[in-house]
Amino acid sequence: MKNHNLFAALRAAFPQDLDSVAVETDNGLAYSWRDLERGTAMLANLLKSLQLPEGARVAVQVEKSVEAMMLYLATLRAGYVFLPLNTAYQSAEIEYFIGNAEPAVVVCSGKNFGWVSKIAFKAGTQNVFTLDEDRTGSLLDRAAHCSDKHEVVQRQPDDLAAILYTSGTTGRSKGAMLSHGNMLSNALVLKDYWGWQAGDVLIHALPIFHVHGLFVAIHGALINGSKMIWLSRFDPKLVVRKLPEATVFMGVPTLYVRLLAEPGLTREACRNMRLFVAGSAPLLIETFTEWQNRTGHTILERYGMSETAMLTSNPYAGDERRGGTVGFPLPGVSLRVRDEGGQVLPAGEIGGIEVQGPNVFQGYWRMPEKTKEEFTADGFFKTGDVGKIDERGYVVIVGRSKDLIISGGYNVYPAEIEAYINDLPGVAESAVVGVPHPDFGEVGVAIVVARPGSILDTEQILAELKARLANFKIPKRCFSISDLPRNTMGKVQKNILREQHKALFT
Ligand code: MCA
Ligand code: AMP
Repeated sequence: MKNHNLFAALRAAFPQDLDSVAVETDNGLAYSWRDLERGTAMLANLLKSLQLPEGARVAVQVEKSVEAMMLYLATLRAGYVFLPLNTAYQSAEIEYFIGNAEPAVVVCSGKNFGWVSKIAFKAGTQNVFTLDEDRTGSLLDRAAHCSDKHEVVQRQPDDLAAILYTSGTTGRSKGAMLSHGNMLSNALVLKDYWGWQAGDVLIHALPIFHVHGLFVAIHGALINGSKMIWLSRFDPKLVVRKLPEATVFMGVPTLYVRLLAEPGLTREACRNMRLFVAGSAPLLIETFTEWQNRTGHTILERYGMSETAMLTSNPYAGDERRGGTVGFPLPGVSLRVRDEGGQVLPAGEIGGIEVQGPNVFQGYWRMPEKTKEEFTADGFFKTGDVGKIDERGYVVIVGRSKDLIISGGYNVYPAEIEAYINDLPGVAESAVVGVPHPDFGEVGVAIVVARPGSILDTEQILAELKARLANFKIPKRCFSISDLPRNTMGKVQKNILREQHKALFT
């Protein structure tokens, strides 16, 4: 019987010479393909020895390391479900994810073991391990005693491989359930579409707890048997230094903005590069054009979501890569634009983007009602993005119907921040809006209204938020005003607030 486990496909793409270098790190380590094979086998055997129930979740909040990537691959290999968590998340956020996902295994960094294990044990998790970026911690100590031979567990295409939490416009985060088939189909399509070839080398500079760094980048390199130059964090100077050794780079727009600030970014530095991919947030046309002028390369912009992995891409070859567009629907993806009445719109007209395809997720974890709401009667997923298909078939995203700020490639949901602010003493109400920012693309600004008789200290409000929420969610500025602008229906007019504050950082 064919094994549809994503790991089996990635493993099958390893090069013949298992002793060649698979990953080279920024602290001088080299991992061979054999190291990946053995390391993932040992970690998979450790998971197996825990006798976890079928479909068990493995929740992981650790710093970026090759071992953390191996833990992801080992979870696939052992047939369990990987749940990556942003390292910026603090205790209330982690408590929610662990409480909701009920993982059988939690892996955290050593410095967080105290509070994370407390949350995990309270939620019924039996196994809590530590893993640090310097290859220490109880996870590797335990795995060291496990066999380095492991048979990849049989999986079907619809079996779950990962759960990615994405915040909702109302209420709490939802866990998007992705299957082995969702991710393998996407990886294979991108391998072909982006022309991955023998000898490609990827600079991996993104975090590995979201789709871009964990799936698009890692799957892309592995399914092509390509070496990765692995940077533990994004450092523009180091990226520029490594460019001559690489052929492929992937980044969110902020990474491109920061690279452009490096004088060393020249045509000469990019001489061996084949492909620069951008996504996760809109790439400004100025960045697109400046990159072209400086490097001679045209950034390929693509569009995706946690719920769907990649949906559209500018062409690699053949047609032109058009700045300000996200290209064509990928092979196998059906994409349409509909108006609020459900009418499919012709080219050029703006409406809600809906998609269907083998990459579209299995639904939200334990939220069948929410899942139903997000799909149309004929099975298309409503992305919440607003756009059009231009006269040449390129998809253009013009906005979002969901109230979402994308800051440096991370999603920030105003509703979540407003709920925290509204709970603070003396606050009557608040609104968080996104405004343009030269580095992060967009950042949040909070506007607060005091209760009668109260005076608000806006710096104190930001400090309180900082103590509770992931740092990238903290509004960059906070203003106190007497009333929020509302329309005749009583709805806060965020467009007015955005307009008032749009020049704060530009
Ligand atoms: C850091 N800070 C931020 C952000 N990152 N503020 C707003 N937005 C951000 N993204 C703030 C911190 O709160 C801190 O503020 C200060 O900047 C320095 O923090 P530090 O961690 O040192 O920042 P950094 O290392 O310079 O990080 C910037 C970054 C990072 C490299 C751009 O945000 C990043 O790696 N972004 C990539 C996100 C990503 O991979 N997204 C893909 C999602 P203070 O000092 O005040 O505390 S996948 C996805 O969206 C879909 C599926 C898709 O299509 O790919
Ligand atoms: P996430 O929930 O983190 O998966 O973020 C998905 C959202 O990021 C999409 O619904 C889009 O709003 C946005 N996004 C991803 N890629 C692009 C892009 N190239 N241009 C504009 N928005 C993008």
